Amino acid sequence: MSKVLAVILAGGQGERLSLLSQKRAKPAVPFAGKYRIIDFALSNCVNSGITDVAVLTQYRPHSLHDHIGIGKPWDLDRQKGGIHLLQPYIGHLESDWYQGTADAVYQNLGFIMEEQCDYVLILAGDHIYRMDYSPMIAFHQQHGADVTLGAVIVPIEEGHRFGILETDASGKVVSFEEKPSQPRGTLGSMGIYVFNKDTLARVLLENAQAAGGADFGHNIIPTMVERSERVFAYPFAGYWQDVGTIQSYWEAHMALLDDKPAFDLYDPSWVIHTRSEERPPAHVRSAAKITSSLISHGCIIKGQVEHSVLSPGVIVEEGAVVRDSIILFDCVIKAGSTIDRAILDKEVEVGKDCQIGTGDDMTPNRLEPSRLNSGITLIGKRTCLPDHLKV
Ligand code: ADQ
Ligand code: ADP
Repeated sequence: MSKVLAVILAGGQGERLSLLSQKRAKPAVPFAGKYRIIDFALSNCVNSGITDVAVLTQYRPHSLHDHIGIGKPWDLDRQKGGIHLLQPYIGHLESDWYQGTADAVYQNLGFIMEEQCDYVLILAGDHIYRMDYSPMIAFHQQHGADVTLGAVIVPIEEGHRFGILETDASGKVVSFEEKPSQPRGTLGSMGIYVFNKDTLARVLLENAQAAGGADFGHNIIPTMVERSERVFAYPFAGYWQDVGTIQSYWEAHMALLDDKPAFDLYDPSWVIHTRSEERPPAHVRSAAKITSSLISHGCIIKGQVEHSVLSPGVIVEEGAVVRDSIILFDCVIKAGSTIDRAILDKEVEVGKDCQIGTGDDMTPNRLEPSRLNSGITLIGKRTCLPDHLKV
């Protein structure tokens, strides 16, 4: 097999994830109870046989650095290859920092050129998906492409969040528009790219000389398409979600609770690896009632948990009800409180007899979800909510 270096872009701010990504990079946001979002791209790499991985960080990288460490949970703590955490060059001016995704790669081009690889697989650190990258790399080789984009069908009303492309019968991309206000089609870029190493170096150097913007989606890919370079789209039909908004983050969690979930965390042939702390098993007490939920280790449940995802160390006291919600690490829900359709960041303490997500009339805040009002209540990390609060 040809040698592939994976470069995971893990620096973005992810501002549409609101409070969850205010203090941590989006790829470090917890997901599915015990994981962080970047675990999915990292696990896809090792499960695809790619063991040379660079992670480019930038925005609030503490959680990511701690989490990735020397890469042991992914078996990437090796002498040859393994994981490399690359940080931006810190210049004297703010403007010396990474400008966009292509600039982040450009600033690490020295490292990439020294790696003994034929292809560079550029990945986003903030997607939830299961993908074997080998067929995409084989497709790239077979088509003699300069760059191959992963492409998926996206709902037309979501098209404004993606790069939208059109291909000819051979799969060659003939038009590419980044985040169009009026999408012309439904074939969306996954924001993942296979480049020939030399092509990558050439286009990044050309782009730097042109002194324009430095983003793959806004600049590099559209310019290559305009110049009729060999840009191909690899159609991917498996599970893939860009959990870039609170709504999509919440929906992707709820989808995990289906009896036959589209994303199977339990498939032994595609294990999602993570770094996790040693904790005791979840303890479901005699008064507890739990349905359709993921309950992580270290949880103590004495109340009711319905259709929810609980990270490690969550405590649900007697008479408390958690419904359609995502509760991150070490939250405490005190007796008699109801949490409905809410996301609680780590270490939130909910006092006694609170009603969160239902307001004071006990009507769930879920009646009119729209783009502005998702009906989801979000509580920031380490917030303490006083007894009897109704929001
Ligand atoms: P977006 O997801 O909006 O669109 P962007 O915000 O640039 O693209 O982020 C892509 C990835 O790079 C994310 O993982 C982010 O964390 C990371 N990142 C962003 N800036 C970075 C920087 N300066 N340094 C390091 N990492 C950085 C892209 C494509 C679209 C495509 C969607 C699919 O541009 O064409 O449709 O992904 O989600
Ligand atoms: P997360 O909420 O993303 O899980 P953690 O609680 O795991 O964040 O913290 C991640 C790392 O960042 C820890 O090593 C922690 O000590 C460090 N950290 C957290 N807050 C700060 C801060 N304000 N300044 C410096 N380091 C911090």
